[in-house]
Amino acid sequence: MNALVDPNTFARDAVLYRYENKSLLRFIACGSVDHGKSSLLGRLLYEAKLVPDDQLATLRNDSRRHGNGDELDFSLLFDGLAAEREQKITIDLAYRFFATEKRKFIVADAPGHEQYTRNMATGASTADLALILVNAQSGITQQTRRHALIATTLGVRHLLVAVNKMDLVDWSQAAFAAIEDKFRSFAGHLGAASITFIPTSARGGDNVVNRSAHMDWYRGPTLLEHLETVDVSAQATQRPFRMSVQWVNRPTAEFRGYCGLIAGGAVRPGMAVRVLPSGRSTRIDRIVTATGELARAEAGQSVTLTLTDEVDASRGDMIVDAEAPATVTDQLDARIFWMGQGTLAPGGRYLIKLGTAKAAATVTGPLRVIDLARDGDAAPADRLMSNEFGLCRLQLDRPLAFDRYDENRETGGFILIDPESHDTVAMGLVENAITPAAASASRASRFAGSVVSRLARLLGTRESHARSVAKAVSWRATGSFDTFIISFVITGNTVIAGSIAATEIATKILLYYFHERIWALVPWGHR
Ligand SMILES: Nc1nc2c(ncn2[C@@H]2O[C@H](COP(=O)(O)OP(=O)(O)OP(=O)(O)O)[C@@H](O)[C@H]2O)c(=O)[nH]1
Ligand SMILES: [Mg+2]
Repeated sequence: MNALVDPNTFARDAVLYRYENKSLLRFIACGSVDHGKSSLLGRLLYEAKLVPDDQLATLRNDSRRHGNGDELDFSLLFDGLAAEREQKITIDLAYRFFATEKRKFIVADAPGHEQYTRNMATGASTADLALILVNAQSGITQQTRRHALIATTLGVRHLLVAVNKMDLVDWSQAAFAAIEDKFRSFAGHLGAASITFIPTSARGGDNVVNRSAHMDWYRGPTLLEHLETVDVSAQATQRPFRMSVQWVNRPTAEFRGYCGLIAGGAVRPGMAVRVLPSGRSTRIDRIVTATGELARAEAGQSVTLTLTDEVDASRGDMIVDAEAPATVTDQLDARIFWMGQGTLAPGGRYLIKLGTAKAAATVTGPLRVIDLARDGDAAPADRLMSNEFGLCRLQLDRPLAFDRYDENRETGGFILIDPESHDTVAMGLVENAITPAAASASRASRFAGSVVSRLARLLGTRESHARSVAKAVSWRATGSFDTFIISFVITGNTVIAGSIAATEIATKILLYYFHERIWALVPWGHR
């Protein structure tokens, strides 16, 4: 007899299967103050019918209370803090998860105000795409550039520029084209993989989910269509395998598993790996998960790995592909986004946290600050102020395993923690993990450089070189005359006496010259 099976079970399973297998897009909405970020995101959720009825009722009430009459103020869906609603601005970073038929999304609504740039940068550090809002009427501002630069610096490769408030420029194609041209001309050097432009109006919902009736000149996708289809798959899975050990699972004496989130690449039983920073080589034995063993696991999955050899690995260590290991070093050049209250300056000491690993770090070397408001060029500086990006070198108290940030955002990104307050004071990106060989070469070249500069100082102060040479020659020419006479009286030979005197002239001129330059460095006795 057939068991009775509820046909809805299959339908439910199919929905669940599709849901599980949808790709995830993380994006951040950013750009200048008041250009309409929160309103556009709220409108997107509303038009895509992703706002539940009870939230919609609350939104109606809130909109009335905040003076919008019967018009819905969609920004209130994201601006939840009382201060945000009173001031009608975004302050905190608001994350929201939503899913459509085609994709799952995590969106971060960033504040536009410069003083909250750290919130924007935090959101950008995990985003695949930046939705940059530009007010069609007021155009591109310094803050638009700043956010585009911060997003791309933090590894966001796809930019979607929504030219918003098109209703305020009479839906003008020329106004849209002018903003596109201007944005493209400054964004050329940002290295984004794609830049897309869409004319929108959050107020009327034009080109958000549904096509605008006002802009038939625009033939591209709507905002949601683009978000659902943009390919951001230059993926973590194609990179070398990396996993930071979160904890070591030892339920019995026979089982030792290393648990963590795979931060790059893929792993299989039998694969040759190394444990860093120790460098011990071994192989993967099994990949264990809560739902059974796997034949393969990839970036984004949390797994427990067992190894074929008894190696000593603990929390903070990194298990990596033996063929393409990360760099183990105690020195690195980093791009720092300073978020602390005070300033960052050479000599500053912090805790560095990369993945699950920690060490003490000292800021060394020359510091440079990046001009975020214009072209992103770096200029020498003696400190970094809050919300500034800069470049510096860090010296750690022990070697850790790193990748460059542009190779892997997880294993090349870190934070700096104030050792006293325990506040996170900076976000860091590894520009260059300096190998021990490169570190000693750079130490040697620094030493050579300092010798050269000391010598240059020795030979270049107070007395001019011409005067030192002239004085040496005149002193020796007269001083060596008696040497010639004495040598002639002893040897009776003018050639021998001349040679002795000439040798003395040459060697003593050199000695005198250096003696003179050393005296030139002594400040005592000058008038
Ligand atoms: N006319 C018009 N007004 C809009 C449009 N989109 C947003 N606004 C208005 O612009 C103002 C600012 O909108 P928000 O969504 O709060 O702007 P924001 O970019 O999130 O602002 P911050 O988060 O504070 O930087 C609000 O009064 C909105 O009603 C639009 O398409 N057309
Ligand atoms: Mg906002």
